[in-house]
This record gives sequence, C-alpha cells and structure tokens, in this order.
Amino acid sequence: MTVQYKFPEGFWWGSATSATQIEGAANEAGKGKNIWDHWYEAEPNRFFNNVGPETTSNFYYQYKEDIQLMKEIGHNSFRLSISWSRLIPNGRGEVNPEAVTFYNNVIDELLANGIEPFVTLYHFDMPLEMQNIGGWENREVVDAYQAYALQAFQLFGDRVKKWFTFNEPIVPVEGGYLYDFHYPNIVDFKKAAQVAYHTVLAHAKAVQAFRGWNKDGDTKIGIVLNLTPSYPRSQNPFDLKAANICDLFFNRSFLDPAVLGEYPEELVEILREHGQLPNVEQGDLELMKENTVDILGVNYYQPRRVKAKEHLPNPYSPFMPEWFFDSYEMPGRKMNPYRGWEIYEKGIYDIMVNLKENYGNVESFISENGMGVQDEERFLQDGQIQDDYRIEFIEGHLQWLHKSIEEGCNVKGYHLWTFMDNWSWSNAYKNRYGFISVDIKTQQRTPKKSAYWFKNVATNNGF
Ligand code: BGP
Repeated sequence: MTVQYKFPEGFWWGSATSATQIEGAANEAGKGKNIWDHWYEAEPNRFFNNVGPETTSNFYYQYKEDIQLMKEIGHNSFRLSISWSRLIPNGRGEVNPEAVTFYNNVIDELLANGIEPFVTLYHFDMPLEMQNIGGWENREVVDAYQAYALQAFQLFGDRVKKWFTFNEPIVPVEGGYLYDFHYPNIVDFKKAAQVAYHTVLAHAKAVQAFRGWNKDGDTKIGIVLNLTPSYPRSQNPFDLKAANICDLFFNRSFLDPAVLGEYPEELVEILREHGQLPNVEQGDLELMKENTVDILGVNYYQPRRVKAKEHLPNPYSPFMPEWFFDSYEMPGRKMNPYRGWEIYEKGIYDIMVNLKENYGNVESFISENGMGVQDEERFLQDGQIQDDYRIEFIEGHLQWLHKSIEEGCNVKGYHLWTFMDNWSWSNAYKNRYGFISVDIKTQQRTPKKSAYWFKNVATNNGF
C-alpha cells in the first residue's frame, strides 16, 4: 500500500477520555463527590434525558477489556485523567488506597500492552469539598491542587511520562462563571476573571511542584487547551479588532501564560480599563514566568467566526467578552449535520502554524479532535456502526496536520475524542464520539468502522 501521508517516526496514535466520563463507580470504592455528582443530585433536569455520571462506560470495572480493545485497534498511546475526588476524596488530606490501586493497575496494564499513558490531572471535576469553600475563587484550593498534583507525580510518575495539569481550563470558567452551563452556575465576569487567574496559578504551581520532584529528563509536563481560532468576517479593521479581542479572551488568556510565562499586555489593558482585573499577589507573576510548559495538548473541534459589534453594548449591562464582538455564521460553511458544529479542517493547521511562529514551536500534539453524532444507532449495519463521516472527518484533519508537520511544526501525535462512547457533562449520551460503541445497558463494546480504519493509519503511520 502506498502511504501518501506519512507521519514522523514515533508519532503517537490513540484516543482521549476523562475520568468522570468513562469510569463510573462514582459513588463507590472510596471516591468522594465532585461537582458533577452533586449537581446531578441537585438538578437532574439540567442533564440530557436526566442521565447522570454514576455508571457511564464502566471503565472502572472493565478497563482490562478496554485496554485490549485499544491494543486491537492499534493505539500506542491513550489519554486519561485522574479523578481528584477519587484519589483524595475531600480534595486535601487522606489518599484513597483503592484509587491508588486502580490507577496503578490501569497504568501498568497500559504499559504491559505497549500503550503510553498521557495523564491529565484535572478534567472539569472539582471535588465537592473544594467547591464548598469557593472552588477556584479561593486560593486555598490552588494550594490543595498543587498538593494533589505532587501526590500524583509521586505515586505514578515513575511510569507516567506525559503529564497535563488541566484540560480546557477556560471551559469551567465559561460554563461555571459566565454562561451558566457548569456548576456553580454563576454569571459574573469579575469572578470569572479571578477563577481563570487562579487556574493559571494552580497550573504554574503544579509545574513548580513537578520541577521540584522530577529528576527524569524524559518526563514532561504541559497543559491541554482548546485553541479555537478566531476568524474575522473580513479584513476590515473593525472585524480584525473583534477577532483579535476574541482571541485574547478565549485563547491567549491561558496560552500565553502557560507557554510564554506572561499575560498579553493588550488583555491586561482591557481588563484594567473596565475595572475587571483579578487580585494578584506578590510573587505570582514571577512564579508563572518561571514555570512554563514542556509540551502542549491542543483540543480542536471547530473555529470561531466573529465580526465587529453592530450595536454598542449598553454601558450599564454587566461586563462580558461579548461587548467586543459578535458571532458570525459564515455563509457556505461546512457543518456537522449530526452535532451542529462547523467543520473546518484547516483550523488545525492554522493553530500549529501560530504555535510555530509565536510560541517557540512548543512540542505539541492533538489531544482531542472528533465528531459528535446524535442517534448514531441509525448508522448500524450488520452489527457495526458505519461511521464513514467520522473517517472523512479524521482524514481531513490529518491531511492538514501532516502539511503543518511538513512545514516544520512540532506536532508529535493525534488523539481522537474519544475512545468509546461515554457520558458528557450536561449532554450525557446525546452525542456519540467513540471509536467503540457502547451499549449503556449491557456495557457491550463494539468497534465502529472508524476503529479499524484508524488501526490501519496507526499501523502504517499514515494513510
Ligand atoms: C471537550 C471536552 C470533552 C468532551 C468534548 C465533547 O470540550 O474536553 O470532555 O466532552 O468536548 O463535547 P460534547 O459531548 O458536549 O459534544
């Protein structure tokens, strides 16, 4: 077979997951409650079909079978997260021995099957006890997180070589403090800014703890960011300015401090001018400057399209990023008809070129990219989901990723979201993304067509 798109030697092929979305056993085995368990108990109707995270895809009990499937479909790497409230049920203090055994078993099983674990420490799942003292609004939680991170490095860092402090840290800020789609459902920009700032600080403190602990030069640390390129409607200076501000709020607010060690001055100026700067303590900014990442995970699903505001915002309305831009639906854009998101494959290339040109070509990999599909059973034929649309989606993105590598971008891997169909935040089982379909009632796993297609890609290191 001729391989037209050949990837560099040692490229990581695999898929991504997160603890709350796959483990299940949410109220078992010594795990403490996190905000998802709590929010579901309090407001089940906020979740699609009133389904919560108690069972999900049962990875806690079926991880061995799942790791065999990963091997079967050619994975050489797998991204998972540790549940903070499973490892340390109250967020700080006692470690749960059953969790230590579980994560040790999973890591050992992965390695025994030739699969490299990529481990995220925080994927949206704040321990409830920590949220009850204010969550990321409270600096005590920043210190508790640093202690948790160090604990994880000490317990599992002899085998885990790729660590990520946070997954998409801007999402809990948007969801929990701006747009009301995550607990604690607060809508307040000033708090959002403080929470975002404390998350960046927590990230830098985890990196600091890592540097103090890590003696092995092979072990690396980074962060996973959803870098959503902001494309202006036109080259008109007002549209360009709108896109730039959107980029500052939603990408550079985390990307710059994580990779360059400092906030963009333009963003600081906007917040200062509107009285929205967070409280910063002495020494914080130096700490961020000294603790930048080794590696970067990039989640990419869809672009953002923006235009200049048509009407000036009411100056008495509460401050929001949307004071500076409007969203814009580009005519003729390609859509995922089964999830309602735009598909723009070139976005993945634009992100990588930006990282090369403006962020020191930091070592990166695609930590999530994927296509959600509602009611995917309709594509079932002879016992298998015929997800040709997903194959086309992945192939289109890989072509652009390949081009970025040819042009010198430092990309080392590709992880699909996700390994198997799983529970998602308030969408529950609405959108399916997996290589493997899961019957939630029987917990029966069946690889989709894309799983075997991807196996070929991984085996040939290209397609
Ligand atoms: C990303 C998250 C994942 C996953 C994915 C799909 O932002 O990191 O955890 O949920 O989005 O989202 P959804 O299931 O809402 O379509």
